[in-house]
Amino acid sequence: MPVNPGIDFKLAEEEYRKASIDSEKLKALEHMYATCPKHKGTGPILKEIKTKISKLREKIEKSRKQKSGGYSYHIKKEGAAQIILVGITNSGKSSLLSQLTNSKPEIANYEYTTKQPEIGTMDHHGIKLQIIEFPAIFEDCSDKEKYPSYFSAIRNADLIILLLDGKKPISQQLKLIEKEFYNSFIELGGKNKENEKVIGIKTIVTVTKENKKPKTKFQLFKIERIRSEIWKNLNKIYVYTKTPGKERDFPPVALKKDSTIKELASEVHKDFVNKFRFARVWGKSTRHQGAKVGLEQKLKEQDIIELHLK
Ligand SMILES: Nc1nc2c(ncn2[C@@H]2O[C@H](COP(=O)(O)OP(=O)(O)O)[C@@H](O)[C@H]2O)c(=O)[nH]1
Ligand SMILES: [Mg+2]
Repeated sequence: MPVNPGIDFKLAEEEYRKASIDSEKLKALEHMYATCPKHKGTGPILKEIKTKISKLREKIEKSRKQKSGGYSYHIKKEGAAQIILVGITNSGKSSLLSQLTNSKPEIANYEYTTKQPEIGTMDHHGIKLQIIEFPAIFEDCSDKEKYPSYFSAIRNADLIILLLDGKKPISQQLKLIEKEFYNSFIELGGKNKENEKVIGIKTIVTVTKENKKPKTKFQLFKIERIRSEIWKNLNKIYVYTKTPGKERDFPPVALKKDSTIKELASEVHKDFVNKFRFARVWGKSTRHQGAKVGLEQKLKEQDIIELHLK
């Protein structure tokens, strides 16, 4: 083999040979791909590994679908963002859901109270956010019961909040949860890569019940700060529209950070960019309150914008 492979590649190859189940094989192949030197000579080998990876992924997905009896579960995305609460049983997910939202899930000190996703709506200054309690994670759940369909229902989530039970070993919980998500082709905290089946979802971590500070690559926050942490990690701003001579409108409009008047206008009405004449802005994005601005003006949180149309 004209590869000149390093030790890491050889280890990954060994891992592949030893792997007995498909998900282990897949992980090993991905290690092989990552550690294989990338140059002209290795092109064919890389290609071969890639083909094996995609065939294996298809196989795993197919067997999952069969296991869940073709059961499919869909959650309609509502509001400005979808946020998922994840943790082992009894980690405090339902308590948090009921604290943040209008939802009244069952909270109990026995295990596996919440068998299917529970959905609630959180209000942030008039912006609606969809909060979902994911059923408790346990060993190999990604392959069991209706879990495969639950995992696929949240692939487009904007943020995952990991709740770690401070009364139980922390790093084990983290490892388990990461693994079950990875087996479901979701990389917690990962970035989305093009043409890859594994998607990344932004993830933050909190510890319930006890004040512990685990070592983790994820951003940690205190549970008391949850509301502002959620908003901060969505990378959004909210701004108000207003009609001349009147108070600002309520509720405000949620936009991506660094949005301009143009994005606000098209969010409010599909014709408003074409009909746009100018806008007036009050707030942090302008030094002169009530200044006349164009479509390219960048907005900041809590700005108030008066759109003037043709
Ligand atoms: N001391 C303490 N107990 C909590 C906390 N959050 C939840 N619990 C308790 O832990 C048990 C399980 O809570 P629950 O929200 O149903 O957990 P879930 O299984 O993750 O939904 C209940 O008895 C709660 O009262 C917390 O922050 N501190
Ligand atoms: Mg629960």
